[in-house]
Amino acid sequence: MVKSKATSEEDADITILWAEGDHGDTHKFDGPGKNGSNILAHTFYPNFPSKTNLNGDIHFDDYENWNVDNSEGASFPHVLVHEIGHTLGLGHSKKQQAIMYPIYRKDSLDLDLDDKCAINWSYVGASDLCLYIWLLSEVVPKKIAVEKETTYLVDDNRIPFDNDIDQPSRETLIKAKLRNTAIPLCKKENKVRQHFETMLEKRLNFPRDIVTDYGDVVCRFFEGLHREFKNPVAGNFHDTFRMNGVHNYFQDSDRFQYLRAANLADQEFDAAFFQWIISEFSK
Ligand SMILES: [Ca+2]
Ligand SMILES: [Ca+2]
Ligand SMILES: [Zn+2]
Ligand SMILES: [Zn+2]
Repeated sequence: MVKSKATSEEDADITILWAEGDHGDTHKFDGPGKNGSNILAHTFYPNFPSKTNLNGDIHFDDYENWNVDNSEGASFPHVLVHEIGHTLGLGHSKKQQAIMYPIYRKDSLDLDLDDKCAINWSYVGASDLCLYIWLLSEVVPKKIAVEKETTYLVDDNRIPFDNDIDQPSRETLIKAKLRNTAIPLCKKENKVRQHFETMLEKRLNFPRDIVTDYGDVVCRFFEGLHREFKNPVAGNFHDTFRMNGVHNYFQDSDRFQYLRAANLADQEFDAAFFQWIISEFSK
């Protein structure tokens, strides 16, 4: 049942709708949800093909007890910011601290570096910093960054709540994990390099002509990780870090001018820079 609808001009790009259950777009809302998952809202990407201009539209589950002050129920500001990310074309992040992670953190409304990179990558241009942030989001295993705070599922990724651990500081955990697990390392006898070249092309929309050069950058980054954290060599990368889920930065092909102009020979692994990235991940 549609309870209220934002007034919209015929040519409005973004229509906001509060609705319950089946509301006419084949993605019906789930009321209270079940099995530890509860959909609060969903949004159609800007390029969503729809005769009825669903693209860019945000729908909120009107069953929920919405609040604006972080009290009982679902926090409207958190969910709105996340959904606006989708209307701008951002997909989900694999980084738990990100606004674009499918479960929101009650304690923070700040954009994470990964959110900033996703926006920047899409609307300004590609950068090495954001490439590294993205790579780390891909290879740092999810479990180590699980939040203790209550979290709510924002939309339909069906990721269960997970409040299970009483843990030491995140940075300690991340460092320990990086030290002890199979961080990828490019070797002749494995397919790490090919795997990441495919990822650059498919997930970050790198143009084919710079993918191969950037395979070198990625491999140097992983070598640096191994030096810095004395990782064991990972022959079993594909088994350990097989990609599940999708973490895209979307991108027009003309946004890669900076990378095309970059001097790849200068891009040695920088330990201080990397420590800074780790500290960003440990917030
Ligand atoms: Ca629309
Ligand atoms: Ca719901
Ligand atoms: Zn809907
Ligand atoms: Zn979402």
